[in-house]
Amino acid sequence: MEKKIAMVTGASSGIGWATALSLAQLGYNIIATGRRYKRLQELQIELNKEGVDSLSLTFDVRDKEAVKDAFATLPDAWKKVDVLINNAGNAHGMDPIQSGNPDDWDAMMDINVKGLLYVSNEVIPEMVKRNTGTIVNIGSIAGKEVYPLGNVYCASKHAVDALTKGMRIDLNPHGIRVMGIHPGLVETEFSLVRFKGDEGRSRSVYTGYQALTAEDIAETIAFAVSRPAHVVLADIVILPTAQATAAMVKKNL
Ligand code: NDP
Ligand code: 8X3
Repeated sequence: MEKKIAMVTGASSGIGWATALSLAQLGYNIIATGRRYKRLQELQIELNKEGVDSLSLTFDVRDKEAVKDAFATLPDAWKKVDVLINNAGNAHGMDPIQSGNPDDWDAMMDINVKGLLYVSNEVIPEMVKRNTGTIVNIGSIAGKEVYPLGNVYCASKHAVDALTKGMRIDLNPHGIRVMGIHPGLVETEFSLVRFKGDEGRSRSVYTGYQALTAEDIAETIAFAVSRPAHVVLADIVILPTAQATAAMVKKNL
């Protein structure tokens, strides 16, 4: 039997990178996407070591036409995606709503919400035709709770949660599995992006306790995806043990 295909968005770092490797270990051929071409090339070398085939697509999920164009370049054999991991996303800034930067708001809504829709829009029709497929949307604890200064990022991840539920309803007649994975604090480049390259501030988010790793999330995704076809892990919240709520983290400083 031909190998199945998994597409992972935001595979150039963090959770997406680790997930691409975990799914390759399950035997999926991988389509890895992101904006950083060089990183995707590096990932492909790692994926080759797992003995699977892989392709990378370089595009900005905000750009509707670029998403379409990138998909159009896929060879026919790669167009039938079996598993879609909608992971690309970030927080941009962390300010009170009254002094937030509208460019940051645009980035978060355009990437985390609309980007997820644009990519899904390319993948879902083929899944519908075949009445099969698995979609995993990476939400966040920020999509389950609202924390101080989280305002627009939380709104974007609440939207991801709503879209996950909406997809599950609309795709139900087609036997397509839709799952939401909602991590708490995971040590990746996430905070470096949120704090615009401020390494000290970024590091402080993860000091004094053991944060989750990208591999923790990737293993959870691989477990969810590899359940039998009649099983959907619809909604998983995964936190570091030190984290009780979005805003409550036991730190030993
Ligand atoms: P990283 O910053 O390490 O990874 C983010 C990924 O998203 C990168 O591969 C990046 O690729 C991609 N991405 C960002 N913007 C765009 C864009 N405009 N177009 C295409 N790709 C884009 O962070 P994480 O791995 O932590 O984040 C992955 C997901 O997990 C996000 O959705 C995040 O919200 C979510 N999450 C993270 C948590 C955490 O604590 N780290 C907790 C809960 C959820 P490139 O820059 O190459 O485009
Ligand atoms: C990322 C985790 O707590 O910074 O979604 O929102 S948090």
